[in-house]
Amino acid sequence: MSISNFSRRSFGKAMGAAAAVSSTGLSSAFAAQGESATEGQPKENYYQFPQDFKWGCATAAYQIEGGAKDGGRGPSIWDTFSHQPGHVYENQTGDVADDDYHLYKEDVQLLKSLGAKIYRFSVSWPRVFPQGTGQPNPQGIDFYKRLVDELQANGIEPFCTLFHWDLPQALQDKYGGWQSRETSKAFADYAGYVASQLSDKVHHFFTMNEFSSFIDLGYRDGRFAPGLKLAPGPLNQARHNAVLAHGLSVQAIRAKAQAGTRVGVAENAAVPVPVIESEAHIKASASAMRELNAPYLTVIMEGKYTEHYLQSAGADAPKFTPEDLKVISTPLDFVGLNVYTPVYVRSADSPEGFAVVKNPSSYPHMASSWLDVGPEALYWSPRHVGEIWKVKEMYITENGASSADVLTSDGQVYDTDRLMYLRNYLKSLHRAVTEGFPVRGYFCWSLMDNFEWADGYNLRFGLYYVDFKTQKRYPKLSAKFYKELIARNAVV
Ligand code: PNW
Repeated sequence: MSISNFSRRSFGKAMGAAAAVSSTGLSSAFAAQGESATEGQPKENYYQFPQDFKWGCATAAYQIEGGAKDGGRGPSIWDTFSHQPGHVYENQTGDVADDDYHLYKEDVQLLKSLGAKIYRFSVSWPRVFPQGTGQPNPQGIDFYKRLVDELQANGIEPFCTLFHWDLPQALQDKYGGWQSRETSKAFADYAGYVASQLSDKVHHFFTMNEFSSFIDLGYRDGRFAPGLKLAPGPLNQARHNAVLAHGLSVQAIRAKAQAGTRVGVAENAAVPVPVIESEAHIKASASAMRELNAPYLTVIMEGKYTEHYLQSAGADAPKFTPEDLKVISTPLDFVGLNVYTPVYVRSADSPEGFAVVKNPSSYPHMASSWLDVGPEALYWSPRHVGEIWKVKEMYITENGASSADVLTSDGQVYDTDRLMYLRNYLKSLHRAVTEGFPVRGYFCWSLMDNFEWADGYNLRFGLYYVDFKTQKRYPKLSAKFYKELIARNAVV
């Protein structure tokens, strides 16, 4: 589909679009909002989102829960990995983290105070199945039932991620984790069970979070649990087993959940951003979208590995059956996109038609050295997914920034860099929504500072500052910004 076609068709439907504002002085969407539409204020509500757009926050079990040995929870590969010296900043662990296992009611109030309407949390697999398979632990699922009840009582819609990296250690020991398709089958059983238990109240499930993070960083680079450095052949097989697990779990969830339950994935697809928005570079960025995501999102969307991926892997390509590909590409109800950094791409004479442009050393990044700032990523991610795969419903399942936050003596955190980051990214998201790409909601990463994997508690991504000694939470300036943004449904 050409860009101009897409824009023309979608612009009519656009809410808060630049066009509407400039022709009348006040956009109709804005005027309809009533409360905030007082004369003389239109400029502040320029980046207005559609009325049914949903705002929320995301977290993950191992990063916030703590309670590592409570309620019959079994060990995960992150418990093992973080307890081995040298893996995590200052050998920190998620044993206590934010203690959300005990403080979840307080944390739901943090969401409520922001005005969040949606919350993305993850279920800890070893809390529910301490050994990965077999008999479920009733205390484990009960925690999530209580959490979901608390969210509902506070008018917040739960979105549940089934795998955010805390694989039961038992499955690592028994099968080598994602190196075996036994783990894929075990995941489907677990996912179906959780869906059967929670789908009376949870209507949206994400199967897995960020394939490349838990596979490439965990099984290739050794930076994440389980800390392996596999050769290309076994690595590609682990990647395949992970997307197979996704597909099997979509089917298991649909088989076991209540009617009307909706299923998607939360993927940090590489986001190719054309270096210049010219036809040639835009075309190159679309090819790059398919190729750079070949082992994960592309095969999920297309039911095929790209020629280029299989050819360049050669003898190391994954082994699979045609049936596997069908399972992997089981149609989804929506796609979740975790968006942090751009990959700049230009057109090239290579067979793939694109080249990745390496950033100069002066390129700005946030406190995490990998987190290059590129607001356009939040436009191009949904645009590529909408144009290439015709996806009809998307969520931004994560977007956020690490900052060297300092708590002042009067309890304030002036995280102006996080504000700068969010404000600019959200303007790009506004552009995508205004052009008609069907993004229905946004989850900020993260509700509160937490265990940032190999960076431990050293890097903070929260809207709330957490004092890890006292477990006290403090709203940062960015929490106040986000609250205002949600109240006005506009970038502020
Ligand atoms: C995502 N990298 O992880 C995860 O989904 C979250 O759990 C995490 O806290 C958040 O982003 C912030 O890091 C990533 O090194 C971790 O490129 C590392 C990378 C990317 C994403």
